Formats: sequence, C-alpha cells, structure tokens
Amino acid sequence: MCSGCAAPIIVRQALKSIRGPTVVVNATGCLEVATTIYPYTSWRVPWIHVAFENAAAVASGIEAAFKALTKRGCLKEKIDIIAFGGDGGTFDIGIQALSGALERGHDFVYICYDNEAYMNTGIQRSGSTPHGAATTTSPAGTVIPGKPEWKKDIVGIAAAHGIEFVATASPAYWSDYIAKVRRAIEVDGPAFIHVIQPCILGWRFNSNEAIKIARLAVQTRFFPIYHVEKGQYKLDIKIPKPLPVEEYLKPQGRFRHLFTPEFKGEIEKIQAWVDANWARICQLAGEKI
Ligand SMILES: Cc1ncc(C[n+]2csc(CCOP(=O)(O)OP(=O)(O)O)c2C)c(N)n1
Repeated sequence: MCSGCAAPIIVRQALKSIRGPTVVVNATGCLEVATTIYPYTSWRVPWIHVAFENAAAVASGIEAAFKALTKRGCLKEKIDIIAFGGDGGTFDIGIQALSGALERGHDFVYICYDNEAYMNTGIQRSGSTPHGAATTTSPAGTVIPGKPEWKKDIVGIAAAHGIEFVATASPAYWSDYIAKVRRAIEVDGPAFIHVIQPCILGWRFNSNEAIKIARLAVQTRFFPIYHVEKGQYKLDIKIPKPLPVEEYLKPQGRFRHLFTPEFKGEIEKIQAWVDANWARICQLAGEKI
C-alpha cells in the first residue's frame, strides 16, 4: 500500500474481531492489488479476489454453498464471511450486487473502505467523492469547483433494505469500529459497515496524518459515527463542540483550491451540508442537535 495508507489499518482492526473460521472476499481496488502481489499474500485467512462489481454476489454464493454443505452434514463449523470493497466497488459499480445480497438476506458482513474516489486506477471521482474535491475527472478550474455533486447516502441505502445492522466507523475511533465489526459478524443475516479511509495519494496529505484526518472527519461532523439497528438510528459519537469544516479540508490538497477567493463560497456550502446532514441524523436518532 502507499506508506501511511489507512486501508490496511482498517482491515487489521476489522480482523481483530473475527470469531472463528472466516473467508474474506475482496473486490478489485487498492486493497486487493497491494496485498496480493504474486507469489505473496498478506492475508492469513482464506481470501478470494473478485471483480470490481460483484463482491456481494460472490459472498452470497459462498454463503449458499456453506449452507448446502451444512445441510448435507459435510460442514460442522459456522464459517463467517466478510467482504471488503472500495467506494467505487460499493457506491457505484457494486451497488446492484450489494442490494441483491442485502435483499436476499445472505449472512455476511460487507465493509466498504471509503477513500472517496477510484484510487487504484488514478483518482477518478466516485458516487462517494464529496462536493468540492478535485479528482482527475472532476478537476477544479474555471468550469467546476471540484466535484459538483454531493456524497451519496450509502448508509441510508443499505438501511432501506431493512437489514438488522448498518453502521459507520472511523479507524481513529478503533474501539467503536472493532465492536461494530463483531456485532455485524454476530448478526444472523447481512450487515453493512461504512468506514472512512483517508488516502495519502488522492486526498494529498502527509503520510503520517491518515488517522489525524480520520479523526478530524468525525470531530468536524463531516463523517458522523452512528449505527442503524433494526431500523433504529443511534448516534455513537456525540460531538458537542464541532470544529469548523475548514479544519478537515485545509490539510488536504484535494480541497486546496477552495481556499482561494474564487471558491470561498464553496466552503460555506460544505459547512451547510455538514450541518444539515448532522441535523438529519440527530433527528433520526432522536438526539438534540
Ligand atoms: C468492469 C470494470 N470496470 C473498470 C475496472 C477498472 N477498475 C479496477 S479497480 C477500479 C477502481 C476501484 O475503486 P474503488 O472501489 O473506490 O477502490 P480503490 O481503488 O479506491 O481502493 C477500476 C475503475 C474494472 N476492474 N472492472
């Protein structure tokens, strides 16, 4: 991986909570490419690489096969399945497979590590890229101020399937995250976890700052930490005194242009989005803002 990348931290933290034999399914992306260079592997669990679009479909197939083997008495143990996908593999190209798997109720955990663009192929914008971020396909200039659209509500989409457990997490709040992965594994049916993953290359910050940025995302309320259990939203990390969103944007090169006079209004728009999103989640969770 790039030095200082948060993705391996996110995986190591997740795998601290496994309870028994576990199969990992990994969509194409930085995590897959960088951890499995032939003839080596960084994985000490059974691991399968699948295409950009079908991690959830493959996880469904594995679960169905284990079920069939158990029924025939060929398998005694419960084997857990965790799928990892990037935001491109989850918000965009993999969403159909993910929706199908959630709707059919397959028993697996899907973890989206969200670096907010297609980083493995050269920083193209995704449905998860936040408004105002410069990427190779949403370059900031005279035409647009970075990406014009806003980030997709993947948690709302996952929760709308009526599954038992959906959550957000940040590697900076590791105990919250590890507990959530364990909860997701224990759920009898599908569970979805959305983890923010600061990216040295695409977000353009110093290689020792990934966890700091992952913490700032939470402390500015840019990335709220909450979960939805049986349809009930709950705010897990309350931020009574949020930092202004500039504190999160400033260390990142992808937002550098927003600090020029030309784009000043964009930061206000982003702050308004953050405030409205926080208010929406607080309302869903029955919290005071
Ligand atoms: C059908 C298809 N289209 C395009 C690609 C090329 N491709 C491979 S990985 C990738 C981007 C992955 O982005 P993301 O899921 O966000 O993961 P990251 O690389 O950021 O970890 C793309 C476009 C592909 N493998 N398959």
